[in-house]
Amino acid sequence: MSLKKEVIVLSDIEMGAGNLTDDFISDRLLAELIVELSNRPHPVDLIFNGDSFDFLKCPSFQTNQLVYHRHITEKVSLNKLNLIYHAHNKVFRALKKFCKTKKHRLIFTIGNHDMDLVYKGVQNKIKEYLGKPKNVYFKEKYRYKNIYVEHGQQYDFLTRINFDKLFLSYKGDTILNQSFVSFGIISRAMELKENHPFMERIFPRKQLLKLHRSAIKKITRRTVGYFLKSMLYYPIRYYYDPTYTYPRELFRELYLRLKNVHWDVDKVIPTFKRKKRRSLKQGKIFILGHIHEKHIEDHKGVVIVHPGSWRDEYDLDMNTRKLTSRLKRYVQVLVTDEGTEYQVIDVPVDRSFFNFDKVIKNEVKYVMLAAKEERFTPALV
Ligand SMILES: [Mn+2]
Repeated sequence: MSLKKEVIVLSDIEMGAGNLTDDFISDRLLAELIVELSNRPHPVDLIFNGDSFDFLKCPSFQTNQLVYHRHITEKVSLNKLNLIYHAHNKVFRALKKFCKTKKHRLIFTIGNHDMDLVYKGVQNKIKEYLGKPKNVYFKEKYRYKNIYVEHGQQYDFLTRINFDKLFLSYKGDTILNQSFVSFGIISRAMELKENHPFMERIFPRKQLLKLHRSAIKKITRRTVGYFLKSMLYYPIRYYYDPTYTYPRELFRELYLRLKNVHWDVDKVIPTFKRKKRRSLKQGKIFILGHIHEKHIEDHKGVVIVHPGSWRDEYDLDMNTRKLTSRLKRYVQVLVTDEGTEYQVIDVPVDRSFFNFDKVIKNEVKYVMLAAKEERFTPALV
């Protein structure tokens, strides 16, 4: 049995600017993994399966301050990319090493947090950072043998990207045609995120709701306000701004999501199954990201895997009020002459437990403490 190829899939790394809205701190762990993979004797396809960069919550640097733009031109995207590159340089250096081996391939699939990757200028800049290799690809999805990989935002209508119309024209500029929710996050949620930088790292959200009423109320009020204004007011107020349109199913969805405290990400598997029912054949491996929960189902020979996210995330225990740092995971598929074999591999991190009540009293302190435990220095905090 000879090993022909190894396919590695990681998703939702969400590298940001190293400021308070950046939730990725596992640079060391990730860089070590990439270097290890680069030394494999056989070819490796390394897939960063969407939301690898958190352009969505990344500010850009304009005249000495950080701002969150609603209208994302290529220039704005490049400005953000520059901040991300400096904040997470260790990861870029590891990727550069990986790409030096020509038989390996590095593939970025596009997610709702890194739609900016559709700009050719952004792709070229990333290649430039990686030493201008020829084995880097940017794709909507990845297919190889019986392996199918995509980020998954397409199965959630509020975050889906319109790949037929990637750009809008606004005041003579070309800007990204982002999803309704993305525009909402940029316009309404970033200030909240800066004030509560730890909250979005805690799961499950329903438990969080019970314990952190004041902040949740603020978010809910803003979300309802934004949804309502999006339907009744913005279309008139910003008549000439194409970024203020909304999907028609919005009303029903507003109700459902508020009930379940899902502001940005919803389950994607049921929709995925409905849309893909014809190709859900035996022996296929589907790997998705987007939702940050680990999920493995192996039913009648059809495999669907979510490896989970690489952000700094925690599980909250309601009884002990303890926050346990989540493991990082990736999917490994070994391709031999006889077929493919998959495995979900855990990457443990040595972290201490945090107490929820202490964390909500001083969220910034614990954001910094978490970074310190992973020996990461946030560039902009
Ligand atoms: Mn996503």
